[in-house]
Amino acid sequence: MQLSLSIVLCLFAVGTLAAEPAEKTFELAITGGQVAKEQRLIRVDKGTPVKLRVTSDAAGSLHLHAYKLEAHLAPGTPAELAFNARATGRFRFEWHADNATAKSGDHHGPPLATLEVRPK
Ligand SMILES: [Cu+2]
Repeated sequence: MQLSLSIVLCLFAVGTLAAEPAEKTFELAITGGQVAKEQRLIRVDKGTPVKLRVTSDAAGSLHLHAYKLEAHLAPGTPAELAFNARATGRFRFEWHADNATAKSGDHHGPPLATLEVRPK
């Protein structure tokens, strides 16, 4: 208990010194290989620490290739992805179901969601 408290305080101090923008948390609830419309655009300013809470109704992998991020998901087991939005631009989140057909594993179809990182 005491250890975890000091870790939290330490992280807080580091964040304060660096004057980082506040962390932003987003949800991606994947159902049938898709997320709801309002979850399809993740828009942040450059340098923002981003946390993604991801769930899926089927086993598969979530990729954000530009950021070299990957998470494997199983139904009923949420995953958390954390990264710093250091590169500006628009990047595709891809979803590859484990039982992928050629269509759902395709990198050329519509993305699951888009990460948009705006310059400050
Ligand atoms: Cu991929």
